[in-house]
Amino acid sequence: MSHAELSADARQALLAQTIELPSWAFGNSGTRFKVFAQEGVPRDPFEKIADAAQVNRYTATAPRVSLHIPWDLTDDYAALSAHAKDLGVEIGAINSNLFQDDDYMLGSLTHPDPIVRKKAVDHHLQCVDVMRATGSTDLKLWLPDGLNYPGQDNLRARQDRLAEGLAEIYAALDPEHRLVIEYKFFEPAFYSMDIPDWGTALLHCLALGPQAVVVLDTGHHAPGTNIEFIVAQLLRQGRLGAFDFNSRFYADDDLMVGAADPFQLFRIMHEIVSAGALAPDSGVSFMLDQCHNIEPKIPAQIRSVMNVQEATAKALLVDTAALDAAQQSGDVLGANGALMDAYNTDVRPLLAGLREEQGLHPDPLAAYAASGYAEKIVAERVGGAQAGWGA
Ligand code: PSV
Ligand code: MN
Ligand code: MN
Repeated sequence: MSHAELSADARQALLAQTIELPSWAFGNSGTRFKVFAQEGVPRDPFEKIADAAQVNRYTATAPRVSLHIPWDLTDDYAALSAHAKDLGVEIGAINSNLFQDDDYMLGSLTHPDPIVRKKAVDHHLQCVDVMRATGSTDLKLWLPDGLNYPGQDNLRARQDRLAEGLAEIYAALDPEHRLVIEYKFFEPAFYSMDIPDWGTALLHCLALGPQAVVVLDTGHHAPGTNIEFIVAQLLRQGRLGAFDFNSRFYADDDLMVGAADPFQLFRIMHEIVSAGALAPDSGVSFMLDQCHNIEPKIPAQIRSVMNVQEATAKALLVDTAALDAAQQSGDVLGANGALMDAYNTDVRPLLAGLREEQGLHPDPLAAYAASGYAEKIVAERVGGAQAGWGA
């Protein structure tokens, strides 16, 4: 088989691949220095979903949208869910928000004051209600809690409080729900985060039960971290629940996935493919967590989806028989060569061909640009919403 040809199974796997989009990628965003307003951005969650549906329309690969509560607050989640279905998409993970309330300055689920901890637990119970109303099955929890100074609070006591709060949230889940726990090595706390790494996230998941899984945000590691090793290890435990894909050059940059280090993305997807974790029923949800501060948002999401597809196609092209044989015989250069051959293949024509077979335009970005949607939303929408960061 030439490297530019996919097996029937690999073609099927690419066609079945789905990537979940974050509602906040469509709103205005920025850094702590400045939020840049773009014309035509959504004014409410309904418009965010309409924009996300555009990405799915031209890629047929992005059928779910994650919500962030309260950024996507509405008094009618059933209507929001119906609106999504009308547009060919559905509601994905429900993200809680523990980072924009003054009460959480010293922590939320780990706060020394039980009243603040109860407020944080109650917020998750509201999120579970949103899941019931929207049909979402994933409650995603990123804990911004941590310490800026040694001695500021008791490290062990904070883990105990966290375990208690997580157990209360876990107890509120329905049988089909999952609690998806995200880790981050620093920021907003600078000395010690309360869930800084995959090991801490995994330990809490193991204590909670089988419905608790880890989400790996690619931007949440120290520079140089071998992320594909973490992927392999979590898959071995059956606890890799999801990715938050994005790119980083320095910290949690939230740039387009595959923009900073496409080779890393390929290595991650190689671990996924070789562990059989690509299929939609594998339990791994491939989500984006990105903000588009200076680039147009819908095309940036389309580009991101295409970047994930390209890395996946390359991972599916790895000649596994040659790789296995080289690994077994200690052929170091041969094994590395088998991976690099796949990585260095230009899969863009192959993906364009697959799109045409599905009745799609081979170039989703060109198709979107020609559709007139961007001009339409600029004309129709005045006074766009913030993504949340600047709000
Ligand atoms: C935190 O940095 C994070 O990665 C979490 O997933 C948040 O919910 C998200 O960013 C918001 O963009
Ligand atoms: Mn994230
Ligand atoms: Mn992040």
